[in-house]
Amino acid sequence: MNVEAMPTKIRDSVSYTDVLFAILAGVTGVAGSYAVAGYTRRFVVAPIDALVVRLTPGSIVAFVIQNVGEQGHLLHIALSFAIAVGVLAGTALVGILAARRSGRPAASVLVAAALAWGVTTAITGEPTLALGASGPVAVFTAVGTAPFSSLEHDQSRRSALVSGAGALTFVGISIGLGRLVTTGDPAGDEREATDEEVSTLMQEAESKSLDIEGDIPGLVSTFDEFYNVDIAEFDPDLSAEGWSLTVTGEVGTDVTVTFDELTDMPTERRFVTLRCVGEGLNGHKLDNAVWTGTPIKPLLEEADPEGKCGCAMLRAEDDYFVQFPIEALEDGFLAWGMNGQALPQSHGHPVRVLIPGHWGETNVKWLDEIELLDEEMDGYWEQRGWHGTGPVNTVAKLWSESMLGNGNIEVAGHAYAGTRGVDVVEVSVDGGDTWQDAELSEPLPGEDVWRQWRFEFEPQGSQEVVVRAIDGTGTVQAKERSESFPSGATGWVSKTVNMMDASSS
Ligand SMILES: Nc1nc2c(c(=O)[nH]1)N[C@H]1C(S)=C(S)[C@@H](COP(=O)(O)O)O[C@H]1N2
Ligand SMILES: [Mo]
Repeated sequence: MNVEAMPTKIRDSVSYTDVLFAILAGVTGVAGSYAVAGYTRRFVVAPIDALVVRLTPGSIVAFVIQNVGEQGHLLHIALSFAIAVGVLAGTALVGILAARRSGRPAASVLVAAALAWGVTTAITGEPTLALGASGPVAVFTAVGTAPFSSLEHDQSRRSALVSGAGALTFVGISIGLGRLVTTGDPAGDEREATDEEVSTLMQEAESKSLDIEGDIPGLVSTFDEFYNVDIAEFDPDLSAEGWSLTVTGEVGTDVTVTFDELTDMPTERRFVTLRCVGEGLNGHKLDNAVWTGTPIKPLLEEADPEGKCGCAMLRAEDDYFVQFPIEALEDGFLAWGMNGQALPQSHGHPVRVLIPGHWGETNVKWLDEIELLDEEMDGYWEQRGWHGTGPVNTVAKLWSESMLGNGNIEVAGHAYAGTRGVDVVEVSVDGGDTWQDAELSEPLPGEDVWRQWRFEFEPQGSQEVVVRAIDGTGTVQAKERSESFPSGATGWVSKTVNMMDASSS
């Protein structure tokens, strides 16, 4: 063996320390991007996450939703972070190896920094903010290229430790900075409604809300309470000024409206309840708000739909899309206000659709296009196996159990049946043998609004409480149990209630 050739060979190949420094560069590069962009769509991980979401096969998404549930979205975020770290680490590794081969560390560090900047700019479209990622990549590439050919083992170990500590500190500081930079969603604010008509409706909802001991929403969910379902981790951040909606496809004429034109149309305030097809039988993805907006119908009439399927595809800024019959769309509402505030970012700012009585997924947020079709096509969730564009299932939730001062137990919740409306909620305290009517909140105006129910009974040890709603057509909520996938949970909510449990809740 040629002993002289050995060191060169070793130095040419990738060593563990090279990989270590490349990873430190990748991690700090991602942290640097976060520090300047915050948790927004300009953060290097965001577009990667959008791509991951778009490319993940439907069967995997369906599997994760069923088996991992709520936490499932952490999987695609973790994967997106790993990809971002890997990409930036790759640019550092190029620099480290180039320095070794060329013997010109300064130029090689520049190459790595330029690559990191270029890649980040390509991903985010933000050349200035991309410097946040390329800076730390340059630093850790420089550290990685410098010592290792010459240093003793101990020194190199110490250097690696110091670099690791430095990287950790940088990540810590970046997390702090990124939090500051992240633009707050106005949904955090519980300000008073400024619109008088809305205030009146909110007062009506408050006065009709039942006096329930347990801590559950009233007849209007607050911004904090209102659930959220998004396909993307990073919500679109759109301005009202730049927004427009186009009605296109199989139409007589394309129609485009700007935000100003839309809000000049006849304005209405409506209670509309939303429910996600993916929620569990007694889940909490069911909420109600007062929405400010205008009916869709005049825009559709102006466009004059001609397609053969009588169906439309709605598309949004986050690449969400959903297809359903024009018949349902015609009853729809374009909302730009929620509980008297501008529509919050997380609920579709500046404009979303509300389709009365249909599952949540038809209520497209960040709407930008309505395309009339000739043929039916699957939407985002339908491609992933769901059947969630039709009317909602009837449900009575059992959201609270409390022990009252008089020794009785109070059970309460909300009931919803879409446009069929809720007529009666029945409660059984003997596992379904006998039924009694619950107290119901007075109906709110509107064709698609939930009601609250409440029932009080004298406890007799451990009892199985069952609830079911009867809708406006006289149909009893389906008894047979099924999972939410693919077309919404069915069955009656039942809970074993005993005095001990109730007093602690
Ligand atoms: N653009 C867009 N619209 C969307 C979604 C989405 O991910 N992107 N999610 C849908 C689903 S599945 C539901 S249940 C409702 C939830 O609305 P919310 O987040 O305002 O509660 O929005 C629907 N509209
Ligand atoms: Mo949903």
